[in-house]
Amino acid sequence: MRTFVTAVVLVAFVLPAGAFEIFELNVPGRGYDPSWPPDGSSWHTIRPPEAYCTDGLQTDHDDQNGDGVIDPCENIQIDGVWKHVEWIGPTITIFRPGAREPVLVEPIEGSRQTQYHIIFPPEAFCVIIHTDQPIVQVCQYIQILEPPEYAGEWHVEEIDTNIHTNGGSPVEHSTWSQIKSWFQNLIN
Ligand SMILES: [Ca+2]
Repeated sequence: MRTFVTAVVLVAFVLPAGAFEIFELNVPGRGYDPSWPPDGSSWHTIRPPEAYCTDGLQTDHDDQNGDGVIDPCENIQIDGVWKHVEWIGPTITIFRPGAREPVLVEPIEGSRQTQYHIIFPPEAFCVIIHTDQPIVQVCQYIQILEPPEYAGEWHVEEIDTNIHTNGGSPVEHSTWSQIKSWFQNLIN
């Protein structure tokens, strides 16, 4: 028990709470694919708003269960900074016909449903939209039913891969490996 408490305290010390971030995998034509991309791949920042449209390179990743898929609680290093993956899912870019600015939405839960929340533009972050059908493919036309300011026909432009992270951590990979081994020793 003492070892466990020590480990938890240590993790709390070396992993300070970071800011919530959203990154979209910047690989044109890939679509939604939750498998780990190779290191060197580019991630596009969606949040925080002040960093929107800046790109970072994946410099390392930690596929803890070894299945080749990005899972919550795994870790990604972007531009040399380790970040904890909180969520992974599709980023859906939709356009109102004739509009110049896109709106980016994410499913609230599951893969086939009719409620999504907006992640861009920042002033509409977390606004929930209701659609007449699940969004399943690029070039699909959907109707947004609510809220009224978004009601009407929209075109699905892109469906990409995004992750939510808890922000940067200064922890080095060697330290991270030690923490993992300590927890594995506790479990074994
Ligand atoms: Ca994995």
